[in-house]
Amino acid sequence: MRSRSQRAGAATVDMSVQIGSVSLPAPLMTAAGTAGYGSELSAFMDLSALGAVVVKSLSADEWAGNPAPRVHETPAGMLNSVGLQGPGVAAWREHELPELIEAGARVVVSIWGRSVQDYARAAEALQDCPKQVVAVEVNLSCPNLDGGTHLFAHDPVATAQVLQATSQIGLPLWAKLSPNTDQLVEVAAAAQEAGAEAVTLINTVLGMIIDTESRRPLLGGGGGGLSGPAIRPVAVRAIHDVHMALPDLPIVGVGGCATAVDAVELMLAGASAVQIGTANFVQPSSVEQVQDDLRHWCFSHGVPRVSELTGGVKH
Ligand code: RRO
Repeated sequence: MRSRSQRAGAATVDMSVQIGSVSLPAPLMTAAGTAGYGSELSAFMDLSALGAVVVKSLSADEWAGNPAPRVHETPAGMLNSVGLQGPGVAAWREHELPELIEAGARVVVSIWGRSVQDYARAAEALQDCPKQVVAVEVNLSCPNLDGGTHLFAHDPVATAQVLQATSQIGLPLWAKLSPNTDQLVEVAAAAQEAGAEAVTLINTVLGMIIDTESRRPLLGGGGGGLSGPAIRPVAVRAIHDVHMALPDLPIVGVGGCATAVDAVELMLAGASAVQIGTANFVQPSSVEQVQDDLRHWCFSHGVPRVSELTGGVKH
């Protein structure tokens, strides 16, 4: 239990962050794909207290996703092969967005496509969204499409094409990139050059589990994406390397973050804000809890503004 004076002290910490043109009152968000499409988590926490709610990736059309099983626990994490199941942007706007707005959330919409044109159609369907939609996270890095072999985020040219094709909607674009490439910095630079206001680092790490009795891949989609604490050092390294190379490009950090100290680590590496993903499946109120703990961490460490942590790693 925290004392009244600890709570009062922590309340003085400025938790606001700036991500390109987007001002958020706090740095913690849900990670796409781990908090549903709408206000599902509002039963567990106050969505309006978070920096933003990032919804699962949507395409222009409805999409069925991959066969079951779709998730499996791994040592210090989990492997998923959801396969981008979703209702499509128009149905989401009609059925899910109103509840998010009602809950007071700031909303970041994640979009995906199989082609540049698909992305453009998804972006078009977001035209004239209510002002509560503060940004679009362009997911260029799903590991569960076409066997994970043709990720847009593994190619600077393809990344730039998608961002150019989605820029017509006029909403801030965040490019969600992949750790599964040795060209991460080049891809991030291409995204920035093509108009991304920020990059979200990282999506899941390509992985696979084989059932040794049946000798078949355990997930219905074959391979999958690894997430959870196991990948946090991968995220820290990716964020660090991109921040060192492109210090003016805001980074939204994501990858194995489950505690305030984890969030501090991602911010010291270079993140301006932090998303929580797999931890939501363990504790659905994780994002609000981590944000509250981060506020107290800042106060107890003499950090008056959380944004001061960004890029604060010492060499
Ligand atoms: O739906 C998925 O299978 C999925 C997506 Br869109 C993604 O971006 N990352 C991931 O691990 N799974």
